[in-house]
Amino acid sequence: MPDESAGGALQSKITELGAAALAALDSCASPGELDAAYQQYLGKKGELSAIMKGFGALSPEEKKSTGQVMHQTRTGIEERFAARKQSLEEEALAARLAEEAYDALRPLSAERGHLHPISQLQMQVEEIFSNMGFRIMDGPEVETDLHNFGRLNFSDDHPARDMQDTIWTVDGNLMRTHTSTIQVRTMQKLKPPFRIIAPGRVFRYEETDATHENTFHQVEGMLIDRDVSVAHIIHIMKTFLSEIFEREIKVRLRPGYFPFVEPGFELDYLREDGRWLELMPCGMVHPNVLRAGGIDPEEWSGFAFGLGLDRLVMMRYGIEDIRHMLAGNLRFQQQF
Ligand code: FA5
Repeated sequence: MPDESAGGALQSKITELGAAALAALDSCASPGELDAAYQQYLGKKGELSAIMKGFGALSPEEKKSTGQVMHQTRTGIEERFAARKQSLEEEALAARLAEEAYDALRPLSAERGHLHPISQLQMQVEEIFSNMGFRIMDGPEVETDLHNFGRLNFSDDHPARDMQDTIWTVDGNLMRTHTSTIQVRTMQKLKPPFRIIAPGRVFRYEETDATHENTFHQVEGMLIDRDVSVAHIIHIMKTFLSEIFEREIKVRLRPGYFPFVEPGFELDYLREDGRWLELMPCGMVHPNVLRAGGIDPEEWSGFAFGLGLDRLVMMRYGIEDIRHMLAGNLRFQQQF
């Protein structure tokens, strides 16, 4: 039986409000919406406070029973609010974790990195020469004038210094212009006979174009033994190039000038299309260079060469511009 008294009417309103509040809380989709719904029903200016304005006019008995209904309703709404709040916060956290999740066991990308074509060729050059008994040497990129020029028979005012435009450091050293510095360093370390190669980066103060970089790679070679002749250069180079180009290679020598070799040559090789192409300078090690390295030129002789690695990569793959080498363009590098 509905209680038609003032207290009964107020209690019905409170109960209705309670049901509406619970439905509203249940339909909230975020902690923010939930807080708003809470304020709408239980806030200071909310619907429950508005209804309770009629409370003061009730009789003491009605106040007691209505007060109980109000208390139960309020507690019910508060409990539902707390429960909904917790579950909405958990859902939000789970969603964020799922978004940020890093799956350490997921399959790795099928795309693998690989070595730069210059590194690939350098490793192959090292292997070919190692098989012929050459030892691989290394040296610094910042050098002294003495290692880069002086001990290689460049006198201080010799015009040959201008053949290799130099990047100087503020303290009077330089960025090595060629790997021939390793000839000097090797003679300081090893007693003849020896045969070495030395791959490395070299630097020149040069305008760049399709065939010139300011930073490029060379492989130095030096062989010191008794009775070494030009025939040895030709034999070693033919063997080397035939392995690189995977066919029998013909070479020829033309005169070339470098202060540290005598005689000096430019070595050309015969391309498949029948044209000769200049490949590398080489020559018999100059007696002054041997002497500066503490080696007696009456007893020992040898040859040296300086292979431009970038240009060899270009010949091998038909690359038309050396500036691709250091551009760091993945579309270029992924072709090799
Ligand atoms: C030299 O550097 C001598 N040290 C080579 C040498 C060694 C001669 C031992 C005799 C005995 P050259 O400056 O020509 O020589 O350079 C050698 C090779 O490096 C060239 O044939 C070319 O392949 C490469 N090279 C030279 N300058 C550049 C450049 N700016 N960019 C790319 N490659 C270059």
